[in-house]
Amino acid sequence: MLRKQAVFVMAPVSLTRMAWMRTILLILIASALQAANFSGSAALDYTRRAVGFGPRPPGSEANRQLQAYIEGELKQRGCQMSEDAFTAQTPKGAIPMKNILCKFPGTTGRAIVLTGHFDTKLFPAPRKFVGASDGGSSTGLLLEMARALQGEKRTDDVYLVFFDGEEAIREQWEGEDNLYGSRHLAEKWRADGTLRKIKALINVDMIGDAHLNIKKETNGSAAINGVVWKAASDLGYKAYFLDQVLDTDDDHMPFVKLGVPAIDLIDFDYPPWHQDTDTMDKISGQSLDIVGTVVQESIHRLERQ
Ligand code: 1BN
Ligand code: ZN
Repeated sequence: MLRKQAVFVMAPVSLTRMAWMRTILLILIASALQAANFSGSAALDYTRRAVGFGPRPPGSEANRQLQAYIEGELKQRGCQMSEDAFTAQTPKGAIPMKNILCKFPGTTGRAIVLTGHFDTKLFPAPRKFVGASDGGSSTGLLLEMARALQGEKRTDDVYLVFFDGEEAIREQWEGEDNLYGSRHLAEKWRADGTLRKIKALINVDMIGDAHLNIKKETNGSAAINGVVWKAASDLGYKAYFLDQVLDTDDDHMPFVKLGVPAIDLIDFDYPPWHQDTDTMDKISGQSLDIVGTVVQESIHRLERQ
């Protein structure tokens, strides 16, 4: 009774205020629903699924099964999916390869591209190389990023690209026997004009290491590295994005060579690199969470540039 009376007396003012509060609350709920934060544990689950297919060198049945899995997941994300299929001439003959692309369209005519590879390095039996960090972690991060970006309001186009054929087919990393997928897409995008639209390309590789440390790759764009390192620092992740440098070849390089502002986020300080011990127990959801969160924040910042 008392309550009712109070409501009645205050009605003209408090109803207006309540209406405002309700509107603000609805806006907050709607934006929370729209912007899904990257989840490291979900990325870890995706990585475990990818690694579960076993060794996944280009042209293998497991590689094809993983492609089907990636595409099945992306179909639920409402992005524009496409394939870049080709036959690579390798030291072991012609091998069919396929990059998988997922585009979240924006309105500016500019594009931000996040890439990583899903193939694993071929090692002859009896070795069993499953690449938990090297091939698995990039796949898991990209799949979770597709979920996190779904429903976000875009200004720039955001492409997620899953590269095949990153690894050398021969034992040694030499000449043109590597980066088959990224070289193919860079050339395709040079020819069709997409390359000119790219504001930034971020490649992730081997980012699952439980002892995460990422150095600045010196061939990459200093400006894009600056955006990512600043985002990492602002988010409190300075300890994982070191003020040290590293020089490495990777899937960003075909784009760097064509003038695209591109970088490589790689934790190359990883003892199980190209060993059969690169297994799920060496990687952590927290590392995937840190890199995924920093990359998602960097995408938002790049969109505002
Ligand atoms: C990264 C993961 N890479 C291969 N698997 C590229 C690379 C090759 C990096 C040789 C350094 C040396
Ligand atoms: Zn490798």
